[in-house]
Amino acid sequence: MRSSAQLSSKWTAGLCLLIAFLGLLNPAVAVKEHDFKKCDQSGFCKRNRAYADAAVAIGSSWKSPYTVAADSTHFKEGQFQATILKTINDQGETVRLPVTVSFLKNGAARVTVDEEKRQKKDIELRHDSKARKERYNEAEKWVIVGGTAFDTEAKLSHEGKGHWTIKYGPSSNFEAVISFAPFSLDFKRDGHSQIKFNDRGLLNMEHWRPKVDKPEPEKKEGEESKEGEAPEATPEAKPEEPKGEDESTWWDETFGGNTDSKPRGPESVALDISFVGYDHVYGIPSHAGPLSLKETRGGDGNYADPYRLYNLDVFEYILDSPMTLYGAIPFMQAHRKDSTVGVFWLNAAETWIDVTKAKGHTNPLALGIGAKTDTHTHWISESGLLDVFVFLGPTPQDITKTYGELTGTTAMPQEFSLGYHQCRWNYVSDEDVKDVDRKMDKFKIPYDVIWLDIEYTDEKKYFTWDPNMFKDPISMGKQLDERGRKLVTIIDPHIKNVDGYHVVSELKSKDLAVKNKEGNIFEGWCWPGSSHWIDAFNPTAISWWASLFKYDTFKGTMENTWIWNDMNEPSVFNGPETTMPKDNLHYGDWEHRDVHNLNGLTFHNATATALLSRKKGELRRPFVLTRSFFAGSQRIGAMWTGDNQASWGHLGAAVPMLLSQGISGFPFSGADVGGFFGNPDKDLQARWYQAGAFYPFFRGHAHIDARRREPYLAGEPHTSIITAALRLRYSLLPAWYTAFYQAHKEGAPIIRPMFYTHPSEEGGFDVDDQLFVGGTGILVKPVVEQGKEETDIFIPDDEVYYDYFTYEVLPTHKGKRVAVSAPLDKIPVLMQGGHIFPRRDTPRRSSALMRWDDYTLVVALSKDGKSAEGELYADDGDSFDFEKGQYIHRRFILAGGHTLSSVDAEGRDVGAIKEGPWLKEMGRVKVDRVIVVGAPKEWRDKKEVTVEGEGGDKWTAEMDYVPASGGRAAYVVVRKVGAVIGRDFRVVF
Ligand code: NBV
Repeated sequence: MRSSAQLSSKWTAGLCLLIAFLGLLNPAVAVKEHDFKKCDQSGFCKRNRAYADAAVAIGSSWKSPYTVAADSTHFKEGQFQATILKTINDQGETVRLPVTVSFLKNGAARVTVDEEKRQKKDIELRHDSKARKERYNEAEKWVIVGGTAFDTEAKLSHEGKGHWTIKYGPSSNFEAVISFAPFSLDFKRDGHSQIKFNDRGLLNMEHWRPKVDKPEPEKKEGEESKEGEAPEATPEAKPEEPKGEDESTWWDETFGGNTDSKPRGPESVALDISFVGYDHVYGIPSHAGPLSLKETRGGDGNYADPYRLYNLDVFEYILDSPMTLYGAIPFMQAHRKDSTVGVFWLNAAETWIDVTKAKGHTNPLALGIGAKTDTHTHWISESGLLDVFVFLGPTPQDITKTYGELTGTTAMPQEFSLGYHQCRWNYVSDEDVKDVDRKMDKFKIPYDVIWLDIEYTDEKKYFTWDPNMFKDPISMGKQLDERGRKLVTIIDPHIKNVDGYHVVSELKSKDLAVKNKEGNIFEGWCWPGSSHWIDAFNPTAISWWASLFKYDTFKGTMENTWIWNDMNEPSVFNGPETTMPKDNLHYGDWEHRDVHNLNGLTFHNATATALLSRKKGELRRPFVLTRSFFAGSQRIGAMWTGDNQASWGHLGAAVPMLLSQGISGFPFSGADVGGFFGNPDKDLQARWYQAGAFYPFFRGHAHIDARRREPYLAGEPHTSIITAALRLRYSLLPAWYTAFYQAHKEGAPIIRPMFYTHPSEEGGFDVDDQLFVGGTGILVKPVVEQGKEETDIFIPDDEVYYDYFTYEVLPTHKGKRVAVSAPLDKIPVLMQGGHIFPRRDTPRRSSALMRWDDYTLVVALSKDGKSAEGELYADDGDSFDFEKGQYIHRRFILAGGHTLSSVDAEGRDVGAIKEGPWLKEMGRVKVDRVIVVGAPKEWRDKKEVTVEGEGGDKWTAEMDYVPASGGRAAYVVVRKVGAVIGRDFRVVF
């Protein structure tokens, strides 16, 4: 028998869900901005901004109260250590803050500041809290995977009373000038300042202090402080020393009816970081705004709020906003002509970043050229250590590489995951899935994966199937497998709190859930109603989670089932800002406040780890999509940008967002194609597929209330247009996979913005609506406006550019835009001269069916008509055998205007590699065609070319020369080339 309490809680649950659901069904519902904090509703953000304002008001006489204690400084083997003293009152009382500046072999420097009292646990917690007393010092454990070896060559080059200078870096051309009073840092390259810390004196570590109960200040009549708002800082007639002493939000804070108990009082950490002479900053995803970050202190076209990083379920997000989204990467690059530098703020607590730009003096004779702009940033986190990495470049590639060494690079993906994913909320039954699968075949539309959203479960109990609608998941999986296709099922972190559900009973009995502030299991609301959350910070929880994915536990899954993690910010419907209370407790008694932005990563990690052990002896690369993420998530799987809308605006917003992901180390990213909320008209849908074909992660998805929109339903001409976009994606899969390999090896973005590929071309620094695909030279500008039939593409160099489809030579000029016709059935795609890229041109129904297809090599000759280069990487796309050398990595070089050669890109002796089954089979895969665009006239009368294989084998292959005509370049097609793709060969024209 159920108790009345249980019943009533069920009712409330039902009601809550109904309300939430009705809200979702209402198309007029957009993100409720007031549900999410602005800086002035977040105590620590407001306090630190006020501190900055006051410092600015005081001006040059403002002195930061942080100085390095005399005789505390040491430098040894790449590490500087000292104690910073923070003066906290007029009596000169100080608190001790140990600081370390480490110089790393890879050229990065790392600055860490802690607080001695908290370090020693010499503080008292309020409200009998069970939380840890230290500042959170385990972010590193989740995020940093390498690159931390000290640069023992770093040298103390100046040891003065007021500052020390340390020379470090690859050619000792980096310098850190550590000043003592006040404490500040000046990072220089080749003698010039690049990045300064505490230059504006905004360093602020809110030290521990006991709560002193003061009498309530008398309120003047009519004076009411609003909920969630700290009282205004006193307007200054005469500037007063900033003390950051607005206490109203030190001890507790209420927002939206939720009160945060803040047992450790104020503990924020903030620092100003200035980029000297840099006028562009990029990174800190995820925000729906331009790639080049905007200023955030108001003014024309600027934002009024800082960029916020606090992973939240912000559905139907607004565009062009610094508002937080689902994931956070506190990594920023600053760029100016020929120089890139960067910082990584390793802190997982709620973080806000103000960006302002200060124009320097212009030489009046320079006619505006060389005007100097400094970009000032102000980083503010609620708690934790001050832990910042500094990168001095000088190229964008140096920055992403070093950042990749520290936080890890993109995992080599399952090859299928680069294909097209067909998703909606929801495919309602196994029959429905089979039907869609059949129809995709009938319409000859390639796809690799079909997805199941939450409705496949038995009443939102993950690891179960709805017994009526999904009676036979295995037969569904088997049908998909006939074409090598996959199924992805959603598994969320909230576990339904209901009797008789083995997952929740194990979660409870094994004590593996997140706790509330009292240390009892936390209960909140999500899709299933009352729920508990797995605490994926706990190693035991990770092993237990793994046990749930075994094929014989999660029955109905098989080798082609993969996983989608949603709601892992975590989303908690009745929590503050739709997430967990900050005073909840995680494994190790860390407060949720400290680890919030890591939460998504830990859950994603637990799921990917689980997929590694589904069956004994089966070791395959996992595929897990996540909504929430942090720095380091790139090692685990893919992400998407969450709940966008079927609008042209959201289509336009996606490319800048994905470019930002790419340069921030997490390039395996996509946006819901078609738009999640609402119904796209057919032109929008078609344009979205054309854009999606150039997203690293390419998935169509739709809300439960949206009309069905599988590509074959669009009707003509739209179905054909969409199919063409999909086929283009499939033919370029070898090039995409190669770009993923570069991301894996070097931390490189998969789709690349202009500043990254052409760091000298200033006109491209704020261009974020076009992209290069990896290193292929393929330049794409998706059309994102309704009714547009022409677009213009920014040209970053003086190479030749050919239209991808017609081989027309475009009338381009470096630094200028070129008009490109773009009727609905055309994607503006260009080929930059000087590149060679691989394709597989036989249209098939899935990537698995293309596995042994021969290749086409497309050569886009450079403007002098003589050279081109490119790469191909291929492996079995599934196992980890590539780590043991079971892969093909070719470098193609066309040199001297007549010989195309293929060599191993890494100089390996390929013949000496012991071939496993995949490599063996690849011995039969050949180059079928070579297309050379921009072919020289001298080839005009040739009918054949000589192909030289390994061991002196020679044969001829037929060649057709098509002369230039109109604006089109001359080109040749060599057929049946016959060279084995994985071996050395030469084609002599
Ligand atoms: O699981 C349902 C949806 C999912 O389709 C979407 O992709 C996620 O971003 N999920 C969010 C929960 C509810 C969205 C309103």
